[in-house]
Amino acid sequence: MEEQILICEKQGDGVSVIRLNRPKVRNALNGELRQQMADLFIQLNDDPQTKAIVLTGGDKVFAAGADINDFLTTGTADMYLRRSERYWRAITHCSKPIIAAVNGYALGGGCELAMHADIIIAGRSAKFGQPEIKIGLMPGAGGTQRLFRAIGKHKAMKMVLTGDMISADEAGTMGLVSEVVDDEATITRAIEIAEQLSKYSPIALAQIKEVATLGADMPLEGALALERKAFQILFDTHDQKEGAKAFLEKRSADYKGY
Ligand code: CO8
Repeated sequence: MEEQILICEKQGDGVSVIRLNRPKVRNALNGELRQQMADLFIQLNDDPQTKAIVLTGGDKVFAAGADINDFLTTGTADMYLRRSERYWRAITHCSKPIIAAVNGYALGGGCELAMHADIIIAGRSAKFGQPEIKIGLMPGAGGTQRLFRAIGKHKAMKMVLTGDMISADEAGTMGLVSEVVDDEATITRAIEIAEQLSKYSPIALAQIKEVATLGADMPLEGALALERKAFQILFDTHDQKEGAKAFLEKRSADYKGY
């Protein structure tokens, strides 16, 4: 039987775990894998049973980037007509929290994929890098943008110009990852956080994601106004009233997502 290149399993209450599964090529992101991943994100975004998503490459490797086999013959028009921004948009448009669990290499498109997550848990073995320059190329999915916003110009510029990798600890110090844990704990820790989030109000989580993401690219005054509006909108939701009531009644809240 042909092996699935993308596996999705429900874990615990409200958590879906997506695992890239092309170990022989270090989870290189070929077109088929990216299409399947985009379809899955769209599906999970609409799935009421999924409250938070964990994205992992498994115990050994996260993803070694775009599939380089594909680069030998692809021309400019082919590359353009693929409209690969569609694949990435399926992830950026996902309103549910995404937690990347990264062990081993997260390189090129793999590092860019990790940066699409809201929270990154890295195992101590994790290595992050944008090595495109070493194959005569440059980053094409956020390495010259998201990385710079995450860690600042001079750290990021060094990474993209040298193509050299950084360790999990360095990534932790720079603020590229949220937490560094032992390799054996990476996926469990990501699931634990996802389970914690899945108990919160989905509409409040979605608002936080949207405001934080959009606001990051806006002037401060506009971003603060966006935050204020989202904050005000929540006051007409069941979940906001339920959260306050549950706190005052000293019980856990029963959130509905509206
Ligand atoms: N594409 C295709 N095959 C790969 C890739 C890759 N990115 N990475 C590894 N492989 C293959 C190897 O060719 C090898 O195949 P084989 O067994 O047939 O020889 C197999 O996986 C195992 O690789 P190694 O023997 O090299 O394994 P190591 O554990 O020694 O090294 C590394 C692992 C460090 C990951 C090494 O393989 C490597 O450097 N890989 C290339 C990393 C890289 O340059 N990534 C950037 C690619 S360009 C890119 O991502 C552009 C992004 C553009 C937008 C996003 C699109 C998704």
